[in-house]
Amino acid sequence: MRKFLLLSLTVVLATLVSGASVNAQNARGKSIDVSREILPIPEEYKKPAKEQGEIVRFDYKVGNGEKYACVYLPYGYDETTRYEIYYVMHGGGDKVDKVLGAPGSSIEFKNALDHLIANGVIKPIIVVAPTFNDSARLRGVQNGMFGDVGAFPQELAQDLMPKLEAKYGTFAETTDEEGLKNSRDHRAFGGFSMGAVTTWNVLCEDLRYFATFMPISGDAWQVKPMGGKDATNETVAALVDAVKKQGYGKDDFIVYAITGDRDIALPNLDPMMQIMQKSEDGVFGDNVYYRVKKGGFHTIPALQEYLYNAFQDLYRP
Ligand code: FER
Repeated sequence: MRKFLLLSLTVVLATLVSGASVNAQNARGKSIDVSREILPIPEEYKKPAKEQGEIVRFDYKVGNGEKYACVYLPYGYDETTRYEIYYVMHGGGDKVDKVLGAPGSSIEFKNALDHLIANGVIKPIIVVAPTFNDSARLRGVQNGMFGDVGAFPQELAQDLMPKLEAKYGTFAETTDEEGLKNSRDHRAFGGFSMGAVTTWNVLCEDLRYFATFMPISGDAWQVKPMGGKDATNETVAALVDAVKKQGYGKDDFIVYAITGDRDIALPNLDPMMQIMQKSEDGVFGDNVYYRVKKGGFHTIPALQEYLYNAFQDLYRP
């Protein structure tokens, strides 16, 4: 009897402790706790780590042109290992090397990734920073939705992912339609500002390849620019339609949106998120996470800080 009581107590305690710190796993097997404060990248993490990954350049063809993406490969990278992969898109007016830094460089955020991995806070991952710049022109898209950010989801699916994931060790056993589909739980897409607009576009077109979407400080423009604020219900309805058309529902993906309460995009993103989180349409609801950083502005360092925090949810060892 005594033993039984002790056992029960242990089980109850363990449940309480885990429940208090980490939410139950969601449909995609991730435990995400958005009630935690978004913390700054520690100063120690901004300095070079002992075990360093590297930023390499990945060249690929788009139409008749050439483009490249910056790729973070973790320390000890080995192409026969399967790594989770996270694609991150920069904002309007920025370039391919803005988020991770240029090939061969070690900016503070890249150092922070090294530390997160070296300290076992996250699993070793691959991060890819592509650019939407020039996508419409190189692909010969005349009337693509919003030009480059409208053309990019096809560039991603047709030109970039199949080539890049054939070269690097990801969960895609093959990089044809089937192989990329089968590995969607191990692939995420996020972006900042116009990169968030791109992220919503990727959700609307490439859901078969991604199970995690992280729009950061930017709304969805499916109805019109700033439609998250000016046409909130129609915008969410357009997203719901696009997800259903692709044959998916709310247990098939998560949306993990982040912004700051001083961010100029908050008024655009916030109304969408409020509706999506409470939605009972079978597409959005408890698969939608939303975090707002106190004092967060519309900047690349803020994006990097949000990634530093979110990666700890997505890539816990
Ligand atoms: C937003 C979505 C995109 C936003 C700004 C942008 C301020 C991008 C602007 C630009 O790069 O010109 O919600 O809010």
